[in-house]
Amino acid sequence: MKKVLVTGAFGLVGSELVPALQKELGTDSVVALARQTVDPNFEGILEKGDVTDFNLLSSLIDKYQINEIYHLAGLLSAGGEKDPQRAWDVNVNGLRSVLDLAKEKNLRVFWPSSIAAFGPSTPKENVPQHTSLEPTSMYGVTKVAGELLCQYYFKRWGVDVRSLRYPGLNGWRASPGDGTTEYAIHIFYGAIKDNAYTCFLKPDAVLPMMYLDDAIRGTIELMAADADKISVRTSYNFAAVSFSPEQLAAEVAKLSPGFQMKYEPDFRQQIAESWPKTIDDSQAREDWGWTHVYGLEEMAQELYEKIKQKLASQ
Ligand code: AKB
Repeated sequence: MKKVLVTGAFGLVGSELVPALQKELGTDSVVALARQTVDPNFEGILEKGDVTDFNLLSSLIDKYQINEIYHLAGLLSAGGEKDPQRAWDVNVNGLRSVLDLAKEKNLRVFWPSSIAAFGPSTPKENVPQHTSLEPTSMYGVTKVAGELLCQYYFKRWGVDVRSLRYPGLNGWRASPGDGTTEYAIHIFYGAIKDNAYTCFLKPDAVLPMMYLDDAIRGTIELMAADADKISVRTSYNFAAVSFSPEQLAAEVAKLSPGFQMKYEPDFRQQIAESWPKTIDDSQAREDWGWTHVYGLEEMAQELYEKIKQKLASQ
């Protein structure tokens, strides 16, 4: 029987992955681990603690007889620049603990990498699967280190660890985190509350993005694929749509007439400029059948409606 542990369970991805896994496996088969943020309406198995605590992770795996970990806990790009040391500790040492436990206790692992693994020397358009990885943010450095660790544990010890280079993910259930692409979620809160938003990126800062529903489905599909289909053990390029703040603002204005967007770029603009605009994810499509559903327009409509309902019920 599959028993899974999800770290970072109430972050952007965790808050939608946990219910999806509960639906697939049953509530008693999913353990949510959180350090701080907890949804007061959460129903299921909840544990509290820090992913850098090796003994805690080890005891939880034994207590619940876990055989699969979705290791989502980590700092994002803007958070990583504010505290680079903690970013390394959580993102790299936390992953290494998970991989050591996976080796010792024979667990399967999912770990998210990011488009932040790319850097200024990566091509801007249609980034191939195998390319230059020279990121300039600490977050990106931790993602490259993490990808290589995953591949090392697979090649040296056969740990079945799988990974996706997530683009900017846009969901409604959790509040947006400390990332560069998260303007694309904050904008909806601004539109619904004030019919206005001040963006921290320039109007033409095109970045790869995805609706969270697609990302959750892709993550579950990757983990369900036969091992012989997985040809990439660092992390798969994973893509849906690319758009700029001004293109998203135009969609939001269709949903919220009179919407006003202002631009006050800050240090996150430099991070955005170091990342590519479009990604070639054909390897994921060929190997395990990845395909996205949501385009910019459908994603904007869903986010606007869901965040509006969420805010109205609070
Ligand atoms: C961020 O902007 O830091 C994240 C990411 C692209 O990994 N959303």
